[in-house]
Amino acid sequence: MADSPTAPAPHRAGAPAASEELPEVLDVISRMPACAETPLGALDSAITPNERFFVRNHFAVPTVDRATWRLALSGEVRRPLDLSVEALRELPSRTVIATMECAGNSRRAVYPPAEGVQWNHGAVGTAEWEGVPLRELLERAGPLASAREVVLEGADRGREPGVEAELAYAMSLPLEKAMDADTLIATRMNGDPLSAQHGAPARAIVPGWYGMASVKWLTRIQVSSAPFLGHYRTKSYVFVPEGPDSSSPTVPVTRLRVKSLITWPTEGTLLPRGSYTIRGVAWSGEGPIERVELTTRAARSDRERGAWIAARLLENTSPHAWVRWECPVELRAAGHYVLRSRAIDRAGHTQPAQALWNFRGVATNSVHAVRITVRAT
Ligand SMILES: Nc1nc2c(c(=O)[nH]1)N[C@H]1C(S)=C(S)[C@@H](COP(=O)(O)O)O[C@H]1N2
Ligand SMILES: [Mo]
Repeated sequence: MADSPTAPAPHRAGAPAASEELPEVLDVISRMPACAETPLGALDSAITPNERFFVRNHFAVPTVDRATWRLALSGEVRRPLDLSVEALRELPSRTVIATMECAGNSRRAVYPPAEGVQWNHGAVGTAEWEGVPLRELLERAGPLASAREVVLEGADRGREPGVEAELAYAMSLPLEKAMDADTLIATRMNGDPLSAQHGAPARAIVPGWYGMASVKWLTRIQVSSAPFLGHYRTKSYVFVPEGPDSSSPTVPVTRLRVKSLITWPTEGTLLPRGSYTIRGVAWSGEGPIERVELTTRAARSDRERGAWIAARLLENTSPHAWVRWECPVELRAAGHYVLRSRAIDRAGHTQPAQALWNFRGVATNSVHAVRITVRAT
């Protein structure tokens, strides 16, 4: 914190700038750019408090001055917009509770190891986002009949390996998703103004999609008639299969795959014999969660099916948010156990036993497995 409201905090050489500081509870995967995840035990709530919410940056946090900040909307529209923070605040707003998961979450579960930030399972969180639906802006601007995609660009920029020029972080949405009433230009997170790490003063929130589309430090919205070919859309957040490049078209990463996580107990927990309630969360971008199942004993052969027990689903806060679940189990005999959870959504999707391999290790949603030990006394 600065000594006075006007003076910036003194910046010691070697110490991170105030805007780069990360909450203590997060597990830091990388300092620059900041990538930090939530320990699974701290994900055990319907809403993830702001200081526990994971951070995924590609570059340094940009310096954004609220007084001069502008959000420009142009391209295939009748009336381009240029909005200040105050002008944005005057537009109709709404709140949406939504789960955001990084497409690289659980990458450490991928074998052989995939390229990218080696996240464990904590690059996911649920927040109540408040802001102006992107649709409100698009309707004011009046998209032309030629409008197909909406490109969202942040104020952060830097270099990526193998790319010649400096890049801005940018991602595109099909016009239809941009016009969804729940796709927001958010300015508040869980009742507080967005923090510097989470994209102040305004960021996109794209419920149901992986986090890469929820562009932070938003400054430019470009409506276009042609598919966006930016680095993050065509090189980073894509399913790159095994085999010759031409064997299949590159598929962009968009909707969240069905997934569940066990939040208690955590990996390596030692418990006395007894009755316990296993807890976790489950979500899907392809339909509501229909059921969650847990097993303490995996199938020992292809023919054995394992004993999956139905978990109880708790509160349902929003169609875009995870549901918490709990499942009572009897752990009567001492030994080493692997708890495994799997979710099934209403569209009938479920989680694969092993991660489906792709070169970038994106959208990993394999069954979550947690090793625990039960002792005799
Ligand atoms: N401008 C900008 N927006 C961004 C990013 C970024 O690096 N720059 N990272 C994206 C990715 S990959 C994710 S998962 C989410 C993470 O949001 P959070 O840091 O608020 O959790 O922001 C997205 N928006
Ligand atoms: Mo991400």
